[in-house]
Amino acid sequence: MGALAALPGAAHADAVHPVVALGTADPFYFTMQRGAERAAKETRVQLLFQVPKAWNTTEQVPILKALIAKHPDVLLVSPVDKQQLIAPLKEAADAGIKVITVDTYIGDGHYQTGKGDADFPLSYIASDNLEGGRVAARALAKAIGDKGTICCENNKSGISSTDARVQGFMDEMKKHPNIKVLETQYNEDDANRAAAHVAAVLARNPDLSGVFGANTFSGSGAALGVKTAGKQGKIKFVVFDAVPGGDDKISSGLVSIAIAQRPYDMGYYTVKFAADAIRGKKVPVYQSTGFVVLDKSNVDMPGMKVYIYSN
Ligand code: T6T
Repeated sequence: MGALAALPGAAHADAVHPVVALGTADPFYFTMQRGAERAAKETRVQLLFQVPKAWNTTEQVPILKALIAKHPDVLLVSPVDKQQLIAPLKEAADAGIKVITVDTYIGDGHYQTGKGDADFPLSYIASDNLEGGRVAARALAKAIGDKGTICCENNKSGISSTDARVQGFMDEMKKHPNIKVLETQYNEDDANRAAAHVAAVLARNPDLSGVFGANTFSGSGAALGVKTAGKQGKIKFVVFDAVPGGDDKISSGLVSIAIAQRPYDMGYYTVKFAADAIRGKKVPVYQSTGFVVLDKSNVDMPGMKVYIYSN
């Protein structure tokens, strides 16, 4: 789901009011919201949260346009598409509104370069998704003994984050010639569709060894498909994102590895950078927030639960 924030103008320095619109029923963005709220308190700004209904331009662009009409100082957004969000966000920039993207980017994600039509945002805050995909591939290859057939469930094409994860995953898998990688399937953030995909893949490939779920809904749905087929623990499963209950899924053996992003830190840096930008401070054009690999060996250790997202 796309996240949006705006710091309305015409507010005195200590009371800028960002409006943040987050995806519904997505613990990733709800956790991001908590980090944003902490930064808002520290930088003396207030946060309001709107909620797009789904991860698509039909939902995100009208909310964006409504926020732009309020002429905020800064617009904080998770663009739902690398290309389709360039024009709407350029409208904001041309109107003198600073733009910061979080979790996802527009164009190639390289900002303030003076090149191309999508370098105008001030900053991009996110996980290193390409490396995250490579980590997932190495983990899955190890879990299946570096041989067998695997499949990949993803949200939809055109999203910088999940596109990069799958690219990193596939690049790394090329180093594992004894692993057959089936065609990636797209579920458009519909966990039930992901579950149905896995069931169909299993019907065609009963010897399926592993599954990669490239985001929250892909992972939850694929896990449901594996469990419904009675293959829990038999099929190794690596997911991006650590949804509520993800620790139990790891302890039970349903999920082998969860790559937990740091959405709380993403939210924190996004609002901190927005407040700094309004006050004339320079902000980093890129801030990586890292990720934590959770598995049976560490998920129940003290201090690790903090990496599980909250609703
Ligand atoms: O994986 C996260 C986020 O990083 C990605 O951009 C979209 O999917 C999630 O929001 C999880 O639903």
